[in-house]
Amino acid sequence: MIVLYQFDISPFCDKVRRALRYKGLEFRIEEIPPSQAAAGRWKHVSPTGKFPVLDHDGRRIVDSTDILLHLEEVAPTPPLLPSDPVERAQAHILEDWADESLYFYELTMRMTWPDNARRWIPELLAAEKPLTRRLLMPFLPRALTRVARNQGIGRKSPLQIETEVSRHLQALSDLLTAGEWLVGRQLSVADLAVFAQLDCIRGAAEGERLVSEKFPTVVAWMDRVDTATRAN
Ligand SMILES: N[C@@H](CCC(=O)N[C@@H](CS)C(=O)NCC(=O)O)C(=O)O
Repeated sequence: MIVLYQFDISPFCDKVRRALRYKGLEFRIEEIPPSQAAAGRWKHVSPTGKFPVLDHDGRRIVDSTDILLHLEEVAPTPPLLPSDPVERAQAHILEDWADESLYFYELTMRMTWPDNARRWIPELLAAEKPLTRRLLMPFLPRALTRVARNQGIGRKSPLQIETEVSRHLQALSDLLTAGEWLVGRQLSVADLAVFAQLDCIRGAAEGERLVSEKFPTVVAWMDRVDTATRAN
């Protein structure tokens, strides 16, 4: 039995859900209210306080990258890791870039830019009890702005952030001139990780405009990844 402990709107949780579906694995979702995670009430499941966490027949795996490696081990077909070592290295580096760099663009654009935050903060708090949700609503934008500022991207101007995201999209668009997937001839962890972050960047109005108006190759690739990995 596979249980995914998650925050629904987290890109890392989306990455894992898509890997599970791609491999045709049945799973159950346990939605965690973010306030409970922040208060340490789920430390027995996630010692770091971060989600996703996967429970597979009693074995706990924390971190989306480790979860995908675990799934590859227990369900190798269809593969998410290229067999060629050079391609596998490229997939690993792209996955890490998505998780550790692109994530902070999506966090800043979606959760701290006021018009987008007005739409997404309520979604982030959807699993909370009504009273907790009402209490947290005014504080969360400030808390998330602090996270983005501490990381660095949150200190840049919106124009600078959009310029950098545009540069990243151009790089992906150029990569995709070589084939249908980011690495090699099959969908891999790189596609899932980059897709999950870009999908959230598109959750910001400015991100959606940028991707859909200027990067048709990226849109077509995202449609391919979505088709291969979405819920039926
Ligand atoms: N490297 C981790 C990152 C997971 C992560 O940062 N998850 C966020 C949600 S998007 C989280 O749990 N944040 C709560 C916290 O930092 O306390 C992974 O790949 O799973």
